[in-house]
Amino acid sequence: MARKKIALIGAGNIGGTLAHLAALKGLGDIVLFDVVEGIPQGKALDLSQCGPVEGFDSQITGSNDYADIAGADVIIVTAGVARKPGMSRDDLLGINLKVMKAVGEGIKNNAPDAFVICITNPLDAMVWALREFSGLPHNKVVGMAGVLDSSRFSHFLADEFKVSIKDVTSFVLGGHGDTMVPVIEYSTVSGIPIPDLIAMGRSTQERIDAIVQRTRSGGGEIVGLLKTGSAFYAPATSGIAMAEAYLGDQKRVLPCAAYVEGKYGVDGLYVGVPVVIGAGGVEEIIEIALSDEAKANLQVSVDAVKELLVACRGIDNSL
Ligand code: TXD
Repeated sequence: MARKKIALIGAGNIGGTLAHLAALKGLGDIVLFDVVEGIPQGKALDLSQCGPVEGFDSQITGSNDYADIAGADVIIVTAGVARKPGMSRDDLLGINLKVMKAVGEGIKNNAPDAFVICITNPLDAMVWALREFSGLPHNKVVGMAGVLDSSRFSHFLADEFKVSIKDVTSFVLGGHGDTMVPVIEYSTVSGIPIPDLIAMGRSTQERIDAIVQRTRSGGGEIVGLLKTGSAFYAPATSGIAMAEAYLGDQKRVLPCAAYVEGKYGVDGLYVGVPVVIGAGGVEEIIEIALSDEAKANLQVSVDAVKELLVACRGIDNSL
């Protein structure tokens, strides 16, 4: 069977970590692409030299030429600028929208059959713009946010309940921003929903509310600590889980920014919802029943995403 090809557009903090994880997991050959000369080539050479020690044989190359992504099966996009302290994700829109236009062209011209995972912020707007610019089918372009936000939520819940992270599952829907919607009634410890654990006296509503808020500001918390940029290990790990679901036809049920038409009262927008990812890309959008509060919170999130798209159209009238 021919080896898979993974193209990473953006060879920065997340891009380099993506390449390392993809190589360690033997997902296929890897092309690191960036506009800065030397960075993708240097990181590719350094990563290749892990091979003899780790035993992986992925061919890892660096490039500044989109022609080198030709035939990629999976493309993960982190190109753009990241936050610094004091910046919101939305502050990145003006710069990163122009980057998505260039990336979209590169993908359209060189790898139109790829499954594209967008990570660049502001995520919900950038994944929509990337799909518009690339012209790929909506089910082959998806945004990574919910897997990361749910992982942050699960980590905090495992700490709170003093249980193994392996037994915590959680759902975070909506936009990748302050309006994201951690859904506690669908978050469990070994299948026991959080509201039941509260009723059992294992925690309190106040403590869970504080964890929900910490999850919402999870990105900002790390930006404030690092000061030089934003999180990259967990974002990369989350993106790789989505790539593996596609490459392995795993039918994973994951919270992702997907193109929603009709479900959740949303029509023609990318927003964080539970999806099935397999060899067909986003194969299904699962519409779960939501409490009135969760529905209202999701609507706030949808409205925030719509405002970002208005801003995008104000910058680029081709959208
Ligand atoms: O959950 C999520 N989706 C978020 C996403 C989690 C964390 C970080 N989030 C966003 O990912 C972050 O706000 C940024 O927008 C992206 C990438 O974050 P990263 O930490 O990897 O940023 P870096 O280290 O600055 O890397 C960005 C690279 C850098 O090497 C630039 O030279 C390159 O992008 N870049 C480009 N590559 C290709 N094409 C163009 N036009 C380009 N412009 C910059």
